[in-house]
Amino acid sequence: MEKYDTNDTKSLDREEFTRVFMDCLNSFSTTEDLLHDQFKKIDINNDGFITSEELKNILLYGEERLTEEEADSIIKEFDKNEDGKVSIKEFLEGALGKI
Ligand SMILES: [Ca+2]
Ligand SMILES: [Ca+2]
Repeated sequence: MEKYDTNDTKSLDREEFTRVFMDCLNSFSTTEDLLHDQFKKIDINNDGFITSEELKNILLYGEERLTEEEADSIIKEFDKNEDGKVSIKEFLEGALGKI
């Protein structure tokens, strides 16, 4: 936790949290094919969309515990068409930095 808390606030602000999440993704994969695999792992019910609920479940296995608000804010980060879910396209664009 401390290594991400760069401004020493003892809690993660939104920017810091996004970095934790991106580090998390980067540690899994950097290529599009591997991101596809990662998407499938997060998409627990296989409907082709990542919801904040699924995100919370998957990240609970890591060191960081996500609150509902944090999961929602990550979804919003990726959710370009604002339907509350992240599609594979939105996920790849967000993760690879494409527009
Ligand atoms: Ca899903
Ligand atoms: Ca969306």
